[in-house]
Amino acid sequence: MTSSTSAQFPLHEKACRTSSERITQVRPKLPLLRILQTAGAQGETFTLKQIIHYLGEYIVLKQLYDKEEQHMVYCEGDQLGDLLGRESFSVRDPSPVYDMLKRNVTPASVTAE
Ligand code: HUE
Repeated sequence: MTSSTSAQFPLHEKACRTSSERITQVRPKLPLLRILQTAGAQGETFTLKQIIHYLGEYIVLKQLYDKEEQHMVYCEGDQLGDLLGRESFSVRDPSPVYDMLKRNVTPASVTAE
């Protein structure tokens, strides 16, 4: 913690030159794909940003959020709850969602550097 950051990460600048055009497409596994399709998604590969968008639409469509505490999502008994392995979560703590995505998407194509 006391050593200097530039000495610890000499390749920092080089490692961060990633182009914004390098968009990674992922392929959702079937149970996740079904949820996305319910929210209007078409096709079989998406960016993570698109997946998050459709999951949000799905939560609104199926009225899974609490009307008084709108950051709370109650997904017990829903396909989304099965995937998350949880009966509820707060949209302010996205970790359960990202853990679920790690388990439920496979890389589809990554543009070569
Ligand atoms: C999941 C997918 C957490 C994560 C990812 C994004 C989204 C666009 C703007 C504003 C939550 C969980 C979201 C903030 C929400 C949200 C809240 C209630 C109902 C639906 C969505 Cl698995 C998600 N996608 C979005 C989520 C969201 N977010 N609130 C972002 C920052 C977010 C949080 Cl892991 O694409 N959001 N939202 C809130 N709007 C919907 C559009 C609702 C507010 C309550 C009343 C109905 C509309």
